[in-house]
Amino acid sequence: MIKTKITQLLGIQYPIFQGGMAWVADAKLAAAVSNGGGLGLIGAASAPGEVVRQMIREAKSLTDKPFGVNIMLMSPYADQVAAACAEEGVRVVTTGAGNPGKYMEMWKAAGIKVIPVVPSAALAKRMERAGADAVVAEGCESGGHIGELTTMALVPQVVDAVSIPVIAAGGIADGRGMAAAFALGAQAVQCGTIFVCAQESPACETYKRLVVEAGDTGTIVTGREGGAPIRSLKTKFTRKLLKMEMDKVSREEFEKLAAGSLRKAVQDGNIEEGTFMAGQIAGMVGKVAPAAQIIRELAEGCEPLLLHLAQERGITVE
Ligand code: TUI
Repeated sequence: MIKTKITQLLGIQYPIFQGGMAWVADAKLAAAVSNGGGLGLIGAASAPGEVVRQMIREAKSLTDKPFGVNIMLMSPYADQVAAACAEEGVRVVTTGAGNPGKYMEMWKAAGIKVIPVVPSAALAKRMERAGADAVVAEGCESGGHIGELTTMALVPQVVDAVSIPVIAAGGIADGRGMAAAFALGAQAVQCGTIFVCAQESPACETYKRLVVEAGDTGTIVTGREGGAPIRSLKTKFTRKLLKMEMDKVSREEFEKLAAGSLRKAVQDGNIEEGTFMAGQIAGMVGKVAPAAQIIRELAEGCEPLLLHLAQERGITVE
């Protein structure tokens, strides 16, 4: 049993969050993770407020454990979703792809624990001043929209910059990564890619198979030119996107191909036109398993390392 400031703050059994992945993190996956003792998150992505409200109600019907909503701040519906979270009594909100400062007062008044995802120490500090309860420091090993710093460099610098608890994300999919995050000063971890391959994840079989089959160098980053870098699995399609960027093809033409490509991956398994977002740790995700088992295996791999790292690694400390 690993107890941290985060398990205490949120009333969860394991210090493990499931990332709020667009199109993947639905009510069923979030509830399965929460029922497994972690923190499940509904990914609001670009869905309208009413759709997210229904997802929140569905998750409530599937679990009595705490769960949260991740709000993607680049969404045109971010205002609606932010209000729906306050109205529906969601216990935890995480945010991505922007600065949630303008919603903070409303959420705090509703008793919501607010945990922004940050790619830098500077934004972490700003979020702490604005009243955040914790921050997720997400390194660029992650899938989806990423910042510049690696988890290894980002997490300790964020830990030093703020006094609120830090959750480490990016490149974590087993007990070793989780123990490393604690060594860097984190109080919990957030995992995305491994939960794409949860049995309860709505990602289609093709998506799960591509993640399971991916190797350590199986991802690439597209969209750097447009200022919204996205990490996804290397496919003919994502290589084409990258080439278009290199060739300085117009923003409109790039967007025409990229728009809607995540839905095509998650729902249709469309390899020709889909963006299969995944992190660099995809190479280590080797099977589809129930969410509760994923959580248990993470914790069971981490515990002996936290207790006896030197001994487990044959290291002598004198
Ligand atoms: O948000 C994510 N990951 C995502 S969002 C997403 S959907 C999307 N699709 C197309 C374009 C953009 C997004 C897929 N994956 N992770 C959290 C995260 N937040 N990563 C990086 C950031 C971030 C970046 C800049 C957070 C704040 C920020 O600061 C902006 C500011 O205003 O200071």
